[in-house]
Amino acid sequence: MNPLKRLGRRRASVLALLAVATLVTPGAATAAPEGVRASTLGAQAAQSGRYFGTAVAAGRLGDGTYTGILDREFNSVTPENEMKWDTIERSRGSFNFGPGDQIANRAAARGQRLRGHTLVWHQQLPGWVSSIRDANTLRSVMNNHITQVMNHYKGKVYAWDVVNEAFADGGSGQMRSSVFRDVLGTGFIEQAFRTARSADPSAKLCYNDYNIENWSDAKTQGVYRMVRDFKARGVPIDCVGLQSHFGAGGPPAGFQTTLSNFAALGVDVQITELDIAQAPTAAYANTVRACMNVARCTGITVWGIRDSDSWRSGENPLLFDRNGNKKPAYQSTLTALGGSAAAQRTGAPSPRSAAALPSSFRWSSSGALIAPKPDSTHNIAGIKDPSVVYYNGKYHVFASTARSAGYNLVYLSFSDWSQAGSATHHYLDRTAIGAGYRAAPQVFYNTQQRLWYLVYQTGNASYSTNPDISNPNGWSAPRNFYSSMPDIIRQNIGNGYWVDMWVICDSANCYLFSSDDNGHLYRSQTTVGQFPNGFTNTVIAAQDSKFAMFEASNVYKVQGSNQYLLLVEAIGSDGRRYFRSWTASSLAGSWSPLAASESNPFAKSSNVTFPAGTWTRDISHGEMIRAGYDQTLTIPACKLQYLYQGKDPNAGGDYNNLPWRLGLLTQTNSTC
Ligand code: G2I
Repeated sequence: MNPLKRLGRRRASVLALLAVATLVTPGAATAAPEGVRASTLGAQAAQSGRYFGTAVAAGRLGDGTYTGILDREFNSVTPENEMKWDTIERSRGSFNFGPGDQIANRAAARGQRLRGHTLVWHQQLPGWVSSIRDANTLRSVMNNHITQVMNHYKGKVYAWDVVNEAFADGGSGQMRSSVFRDVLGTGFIEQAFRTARSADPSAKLCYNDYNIENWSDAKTQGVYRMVRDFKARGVPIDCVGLQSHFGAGGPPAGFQTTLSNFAALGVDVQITELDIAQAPTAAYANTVRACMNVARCTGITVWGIRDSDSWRSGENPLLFDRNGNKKPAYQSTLTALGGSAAAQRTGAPSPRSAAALPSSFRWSSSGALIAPKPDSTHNIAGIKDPSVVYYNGKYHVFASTARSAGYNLVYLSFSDWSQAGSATHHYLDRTAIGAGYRAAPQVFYNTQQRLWYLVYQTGNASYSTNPDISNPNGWSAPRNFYSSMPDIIRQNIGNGYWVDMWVICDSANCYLFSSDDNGHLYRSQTTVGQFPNGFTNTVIAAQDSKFAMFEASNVYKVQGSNQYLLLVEAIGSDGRRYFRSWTASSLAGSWSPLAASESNPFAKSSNVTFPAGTWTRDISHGEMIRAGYDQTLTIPACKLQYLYQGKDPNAGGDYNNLPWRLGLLTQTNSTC
């Protein structure tokens, strides 16, 4: 459910954030759980919340072998030269964003992150800048360049190399001579970072350099002192990029120490331009392992795809050979990221059972079947986020009630959809579930415990139990699944909200999924025996850009197959809600796209007909009609039905007051 502007949730979020300040297990949350294996670098890195990226050259985007590897293996890109000063502002005040845009737009369309490289660097700097001798002129030229470029890429670039390679090689530990240092003084770096922060407050700001990987080197110490000073004085800096252009020996022995010492200053660290002469397997594995061992090492970028793409092509330093084949170092890198031996041997995409579901969908929608039924104490504007089971001859629907004052829950039951509109609404704030912020329910029966569970959000992930689903007064008071927001969520949530908790179990484990309205789907796990306690190992199960992976995720087992289905609600280019879908052969992923794009959506107004009239253009938060009602959340493979929320396309104003109603989709292209 979308949380925008809801007072109840805001208050709860603030409380949750305060509680998080006392989190006790930093680092533990970023490790990949045992048994979770992916077969590509990006997917495997994502399982520990990291990215695996590559430098990209716009001039190679017409090469199908190149783009094939790019899109299969990498979930982050850095333009190799296209965002440098001599490309973007070759003459003063005239900006050329064409090549950079080509890379940025391509990455955005594929959900790949983008690192911006680089704003202030003494190389690839046009002569009109390096010949400036007047400090005021250079300061305004530098500030203007940073501001124009960051403004242009606002919302597209995740992290910027604000200043690149400003420190000198050798034993001085000082900044190198450059037009910036020589004309503006050493304070130019601080100036650049301050300007960058005000240009795009949501981008991460990095200092990037080479030969700062060995902790005892004077250059490393010089950069470290600068970052420590910035943090002490509140100069904005979020990350340090260690380029990691290594010789055949790989990283220096103290590399991990360097990463963790920088991280301990309160910045992220990233390996930003990795390449290693001759690409020895152990050297790559050691580099990756050092990052995996440091919680705030958030990602790795290799500086090119194939050896022939490299600036050091004579040294064959990359993970793919000239023909685009995986080299041995690819395998050791995947293993060090936590990937599987089996996947490495075959190099095959993740295993997928014979498709039990089609790869595109068509639906027919009912009209609005369920509308709010306000009473004297419940001035409800919308009914939302339904969860539904068919049990004992009845549909049992739980949903959020929405109004300006906040959210709570409602229950209704009926024997057939024609009766849905006349069913009695039982407001659950009158039960032990209580008043206050409760939203986005999910219901299932736990067969071991012989109890119904209602999972919902309260700022934490909460649940109530009930021996009898048909008795609205039988629900217990809320309890929380977590002591506080897991660290990995806190680190990635940005300005989003922690929402839409979802539990599903296989025969061994139960998984708790949740979203952050910021592009991340999280997954925690516990054993079936421990459930509802013991949820741990929270990881990013899937990620994309914010609106492409927004919220309202459902995960199901497909009946009679070895397939799981993931649905995630996205916001389309028309601003309307729709669903994307993926499948996997296990609940721990990895997830392969099924109908996952705006042009081939799982469910969107574009693949839904409305025989009773087009009452909505949003296909938003809802639930599949399941084949059963237990914790395995099994759905049929045929003739799918989906209960969803929609609203009058012309309605606007306060998000909490929107007139959401519930309607039912029925699949029209089922082949079985
Ligand atoms: O030098 C390796 C990297 C060191 N850290 C900063 C990175 O930005 C830098 O990347 C390299 C690119 O990989 C090269 O592709 O930066 C070089 C420039 O310093 C790039 O080389 C340039 C050539 O010098 C130009 O002649 C050429 O026109 O690449 C340009 C585009 O192919």
